[in-house]
Amino acid sequence: MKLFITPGACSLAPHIALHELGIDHDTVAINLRKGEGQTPEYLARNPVGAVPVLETDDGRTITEVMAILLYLAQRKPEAGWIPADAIPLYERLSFIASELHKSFFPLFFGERIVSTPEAVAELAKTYKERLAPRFARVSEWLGGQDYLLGTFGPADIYLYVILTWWLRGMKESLDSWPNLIFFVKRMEARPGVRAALEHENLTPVLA
Ligand SMILES: N[C@@H](CCC(=O)N[C@@H](CS)C(=O)NCC(=O)O)C(=O)O
Repeated sequence: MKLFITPGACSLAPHIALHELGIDHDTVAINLRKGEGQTPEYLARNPVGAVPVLETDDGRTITEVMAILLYLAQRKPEAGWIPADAIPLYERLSFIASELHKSFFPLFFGERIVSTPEAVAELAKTYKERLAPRFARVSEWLGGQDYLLGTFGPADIYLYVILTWWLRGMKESLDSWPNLIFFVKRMEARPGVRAALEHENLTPVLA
């Protein structure tokens, strides 16, 4: 199968999943800054021009991080990534997608929303403050566990990618949430995470 990625973007999550699950794949790099997400060919895959997109060997085109993670998990049931009671998994994935992931658009692209540097800074301040109780929520979910649901799975991968944006992209710290610091280090010790990072020419942020 073929995964369309932009190095370091949310597409890193399904990319890590492919490595962790040992699924054969190719990646195609899309340079969003150069407009490669807006070509007619790419828009035919995803009309909103976003990564990730997964093209499967049997001809399916799947968009959305959460859907791709769950699709990959279903392809390898032996990995046990979808528990019998999947509701906590969906709860965490949904929280990461809507409350965490989408909070970064105003942080990375504030100038697309408001026009003055002061307004961009104010927007960033507001969104960073909004993220704090949301990081506290995932930190509580982790508690003393290694992973969000106790055992490693798709929600951990998605959370890890978002936390790299906070640490590397925003140059912010996780000092208020020690569970999250341990979590990032734990994730970066995993060979599948390392392999995907290396493939995207990225280094671990904390390990
Ligand atoms: N809801 C989408 C969001 C995807 C998304 O935000 N992708 C970003 C990179 S992390 C992107 O491609 N942005 C390009 C754009 O919005 O033009 C998903 O879960 O896949």
